Amino acid sequence: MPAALPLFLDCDPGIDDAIALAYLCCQDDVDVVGIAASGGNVATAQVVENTRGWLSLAGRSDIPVHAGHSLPLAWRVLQMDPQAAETATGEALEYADLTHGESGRGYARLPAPSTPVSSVTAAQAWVDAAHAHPGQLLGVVIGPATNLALALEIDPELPSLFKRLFIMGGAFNYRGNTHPTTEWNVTFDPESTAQVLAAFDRTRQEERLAHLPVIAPIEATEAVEMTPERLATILDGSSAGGADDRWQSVLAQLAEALRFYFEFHETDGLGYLAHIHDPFVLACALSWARQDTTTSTGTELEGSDSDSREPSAPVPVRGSAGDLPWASTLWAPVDVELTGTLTRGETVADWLGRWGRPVNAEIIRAIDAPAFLDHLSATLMKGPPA
Ligand SMILES: [Ca+2]
Repeated sequence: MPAALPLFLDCDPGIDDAIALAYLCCQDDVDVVGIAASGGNVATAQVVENTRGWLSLAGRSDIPVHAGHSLPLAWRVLQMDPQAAETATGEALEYADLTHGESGRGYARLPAPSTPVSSVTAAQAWVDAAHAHPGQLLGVVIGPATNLALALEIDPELPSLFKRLFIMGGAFNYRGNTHPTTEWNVTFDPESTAQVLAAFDRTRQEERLAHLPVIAPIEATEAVEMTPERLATILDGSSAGGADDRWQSVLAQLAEALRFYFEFHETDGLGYLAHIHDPFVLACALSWARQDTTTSTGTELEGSDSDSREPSAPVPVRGSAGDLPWASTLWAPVDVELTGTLTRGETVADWLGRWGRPVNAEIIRAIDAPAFLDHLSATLMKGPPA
């Protein structure tokens, strides 16, 4: 058994989130410290139930699920009425029910979870997880960054405790999937993504960071297309390979969720297929972490002199090209548009250095989608470790 890799996942299931959860259940070397269920694709309470439902179906009710804040940070800025925003139908907030179904599960039917939701909030759970695994924790955000931003308000030193952070979100110089230039996760809570990026933008922090965050925007992740043919191959392969009844029931419900997702994408003019952003980002993060041999400084923070600490990994300059598992990247300063009347929530990369700011992210630009999809298919066919 390989050494356990501590992971904290922040998600908003969501159909592609559900595939990511299934992929996670197939890993034999990951210590899932906790999962934050952040409101986004659907309201927080429903996201919590969906996360627990998928985990329960997969037999992983042992993983702590932490409920996110009921509202995005944006509500402070927009001065929304918290009571109004808390209505059962979530009318004061825009959710992605057209994309993921009213339940966020498409046509899937999930069991009622039997275990309680953790009493620890998602934001506090982020903090606790980072402190429990200083310098070792891999953080992966595949929903809005609301609760990570709240965690950073609790402890602004969190960035120096991560092994690395991977964020699915944004659209750079690209048509959006939500508003004309914006992606869903960032559009739902622009302030939270901006705050997270700002936390990694401080020179003081940067000197102590093992690595800067990775951002996986939709112009890259849309290349990861699930098709009915590939789904059928996964289902057939799992059955022929002797996967147990529990796992086959997980795949069967994922297929029902994907049937809705296929229909949405077809309605949106994209064909009878589905962009599955989230499992790619999780898989890329895990694969990167397995390969990374950098010694993080996180374990040295307490009681040591931060000024004398050398960075663990050199930070490439703006415009540097990089590689991640199944992906090519570019480094750049990144920020989020918060005030544009047409572009609020747009992610902006300063490719030419006009701002004079240091880089604060490695941005995925292209993905070897066929290679990743083959990996995903093989993983889901095989199922969880015995
Ligand atoms: Ca998601």
